Amino acid sequence: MPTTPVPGDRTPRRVLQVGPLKPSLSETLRSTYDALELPDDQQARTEFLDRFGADVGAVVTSGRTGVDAELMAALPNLGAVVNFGVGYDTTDVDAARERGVGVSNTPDVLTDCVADTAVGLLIDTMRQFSAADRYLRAGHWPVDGNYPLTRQVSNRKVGIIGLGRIGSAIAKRLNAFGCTISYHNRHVVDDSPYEYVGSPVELARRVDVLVIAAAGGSGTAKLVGADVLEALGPDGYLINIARGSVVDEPALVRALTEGRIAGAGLDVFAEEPEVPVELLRLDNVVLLPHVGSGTVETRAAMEALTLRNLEEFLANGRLVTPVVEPAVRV
Ligand code: 8YV
Repeated sequence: MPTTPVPGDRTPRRVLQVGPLKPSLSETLRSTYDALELPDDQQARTEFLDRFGADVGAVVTSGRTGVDAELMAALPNLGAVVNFGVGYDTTDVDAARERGVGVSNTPDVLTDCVADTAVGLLIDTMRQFSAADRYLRAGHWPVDGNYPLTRQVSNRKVGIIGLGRIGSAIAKRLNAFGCTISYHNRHVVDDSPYEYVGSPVELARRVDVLVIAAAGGSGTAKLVGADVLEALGPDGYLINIARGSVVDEPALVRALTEGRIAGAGLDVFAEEPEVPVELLRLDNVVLLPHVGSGTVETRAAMEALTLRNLEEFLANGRLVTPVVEPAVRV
């Protein structure tokens, strides 16, 4: 339950929803926290912020929308951005830090489902199950015969970019498939049983499949560019369940349409929900509409953790799973 403000306590406590959220979460914010909702329309937004901006103590948003520096500046008493999702690259964490605004995300609870998605996508891309399903449904089997042969998944060399929680969970799964795992990361991961490789290009050169599991944001923008795809080569596959921004998307489209890599499995794109049209006609590409964490169980756990963060912030000024600690406010 929301905290009842102490009489005389003038700390702004309004909760603001920024961007669309899971309907049940949105409903709880409205019914339990009397949350405001930021209008989409620019004119309405300006008027709304003039009227309510100073009352807002906490924002609840998702990785899809986030809070940029401009919006943060219009919320002078903001104490926390509570993010539904593990990725928070749409929120300006530097601006948050400068302003003493805490930021939380929802780690751990989605790791298994996102890792499952990565492995499912990898298998579908290499074995072309989705394309084979389309072949069968279109009536080709009795007419044109067996579906063409595809590529083996087990026992392949897999490189993972970003060996955090999700990258490690993907590695664990693929290890059970007999795959040899190596990785590139900002730093060597202590006690990792997998081989560290110093650059994405070198990693791509050594493996059959490159899986992107790195966080988004300016630090990883276009980390996988034309040079990495060139190194992956015509027999190599790319899987991305992280953020579209990590890949130079036009370079990827060129590599796929010109057959300079073997295929790709993509759950994320640079300008979601837009997907490059060139990819839609390729059977060596599997395209998913950002469903990595999208199960009933995981989304419920993400929702619960989001609400725990909000509640803890409103009650005690702290966050349960902070990526930026809120400054203590008196
Ligand atoms: C969600 C995600 O789809 O957690 C993330 O970073 O990308 C996904 O789990 C997203 O956060 C919902 O907006």
